[in-house]
Amino acid sequence: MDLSERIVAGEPRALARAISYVEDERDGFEDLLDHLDDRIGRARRIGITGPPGAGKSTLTAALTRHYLQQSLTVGIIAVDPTSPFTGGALLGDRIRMNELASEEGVFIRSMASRGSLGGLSTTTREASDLMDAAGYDRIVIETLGVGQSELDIASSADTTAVVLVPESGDGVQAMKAGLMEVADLFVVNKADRPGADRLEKELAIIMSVRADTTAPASKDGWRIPILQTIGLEESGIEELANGLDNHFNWLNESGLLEPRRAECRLRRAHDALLRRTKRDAEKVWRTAPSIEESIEESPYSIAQRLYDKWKGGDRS
Ligand SMILES: Nc1nc2c(ncn2[C@@H]2O[C@H](COP(=O)(O)OP(=O)(O)O)[C@@H](O)[C@H]2O)c(=O)[nH]1
Ligand SMILES: [Mg+2]
Repeated sequence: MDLSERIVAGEPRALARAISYVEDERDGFEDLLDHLDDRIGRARRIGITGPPGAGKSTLTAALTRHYLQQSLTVGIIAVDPTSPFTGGALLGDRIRMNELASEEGVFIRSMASRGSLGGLSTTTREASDLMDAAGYDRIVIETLGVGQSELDIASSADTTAVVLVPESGDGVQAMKAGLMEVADLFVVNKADRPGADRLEKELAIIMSVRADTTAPASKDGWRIPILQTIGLEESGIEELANGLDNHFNWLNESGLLEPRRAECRLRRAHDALLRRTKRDAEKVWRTAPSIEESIEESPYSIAQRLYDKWKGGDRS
């Protein structure tokens, strides 16, 4: 069996290898993705984002256990260097995550934040595609909600939950980070600590204020729920799972799911084009002059010469 057949057959090792191919942009990885394209689209993709320490990994793990109880299989992608899934974080958290990793029906992958040519968000989406092709029912993508590229990852999911905690104090911080824009659902985690109700109210106020102005408190008519959870005690997880399902069902029934996914695919084509271009540029860059040779020539002249060489099809 070739790699794509083994992925479709649900062989975890084949899936792991394929994700590495994509990450490393190994020869033929685009053909592999192309080949699997008609296998993609069955899984529901869930983005879990928020500031560091909010409890994203804890909630991801709790949600995964909930899905397993419903006989659903789960692929997890952690794009967070401090994730217990990847070896960061406290020992206790790590042990809990490792338990999960050994469960049947769970596939966990961490993605390095190191810059891939196509951008982290592209690679993450492609890894999700591979998990989708492998038959996982739910794909949970945990990302730090700190920069644009992280938010891009989160917002490429069908449904994105933004996790905040009372002690970070303010929805204002979330507003600054652009988290309000990507949220389909807010989770106030660590509700065992003081201030959870206050944060919930704060978020509700921020959203209602936005409704009066140009930015909607809802996205295309979806009312963004605010839920409270205690990730550590797995409390509120069923409500969270229901909230995620409700959003997905709403997307589906309102006819928005397909166009959104189609838009995402088209963006991916754009990313794939840019990545290819960059790859070729890097190839031609290998023929760049040495430092000594370059002294007499302007940077722009060097770039132009290499560009012409590339355009002329000269890859030597
Ligand atoms: N008190 C309390 N601590 C929690 C809760 N959820 C997670 N934590 C702890 O908060 C810390 C950060 O959690 P983690 O899931 O790694 O956060 P992440 O950085 O957002 O992925 C860990 O030590 C968790 O055990 C909760 O609901 N209440
Ligand atoms: Mg984490």
